Amino acid sequence: MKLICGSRTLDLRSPVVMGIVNVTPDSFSDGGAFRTAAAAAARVERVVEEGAAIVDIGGESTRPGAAPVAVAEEIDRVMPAIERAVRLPVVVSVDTSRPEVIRAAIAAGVHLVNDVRALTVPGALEAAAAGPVGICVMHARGEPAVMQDNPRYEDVVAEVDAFLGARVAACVAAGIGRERIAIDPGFGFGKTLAHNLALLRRLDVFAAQCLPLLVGLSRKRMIGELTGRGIDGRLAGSVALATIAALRGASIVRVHDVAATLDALRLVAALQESET
Ligand code: YH5
Repeated sequence: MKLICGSRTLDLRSPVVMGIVNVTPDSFSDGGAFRTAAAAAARVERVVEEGAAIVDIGGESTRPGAAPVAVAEEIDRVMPAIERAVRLPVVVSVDTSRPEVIRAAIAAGVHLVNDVRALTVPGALEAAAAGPVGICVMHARGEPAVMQDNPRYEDVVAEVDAFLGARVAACVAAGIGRERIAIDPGFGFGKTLAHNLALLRRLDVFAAQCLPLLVGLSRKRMIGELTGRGIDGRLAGSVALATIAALRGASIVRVHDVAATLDALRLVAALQESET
């Protein structure tokens, strides 16, 4: 499998890592625009050195309960890191939902638009379709501020699958070819632990859409719920979940800890190659 991302193409015959770069003042202890930009640039370089195929740059905090950020502020946060990253040999992804940010990022040469709102914000679909860029559409139930308030589904796997199928159809109708689209069930976005486990157990259902499957499990609350560990103690759990997801058909794993995850994915790739 391949994913066309503008001028770059991702070879997904074996699973790859998307390294997370959060450009939010709260992700760097000191705050301040200049120091935040410098820390983000250093983080971009580290993620690429560690072997990520994709670097995912985001300026909006979508953690449960997070407050929204002004669009100009989001652009100011992500653009310096994007401009730095596009010079490096890596696919550069912008993690955003807003048409203004999508347009600015595409103008700067970004290769992939990763949207936790699946291009549902008015104007976002058109903005993403205008570039030759790759797209990741993710399922979420409700806005971050309220998404963990008692989420309910009749059948979480079927509902997420139907939503993703509908968003892929909307992308195709807007002129985005299927070779440019990846899908993501959106772990933790309006889901309980039981919902997240159901999605992980049935990743094969999403893989059956014959599109690259992206998953983000790194350091998420479900690991805390199952291990009792805080954010800083979730490395082993994150690598384990990345391994499980890759074994169940994920092509792209979005992670904070690139080097450790790559080791695990190399083992998965060796196992999968020995089968074919
Ligand atoms: C994702 O799954 N997630 S931002 C809470 C955490 C740790 C991490 C409580 N963007 C995804 O990473 N894009 C985010 O600890 C994403 N898939 C895609 N495609 C949330 C996040 C996080 C939240």
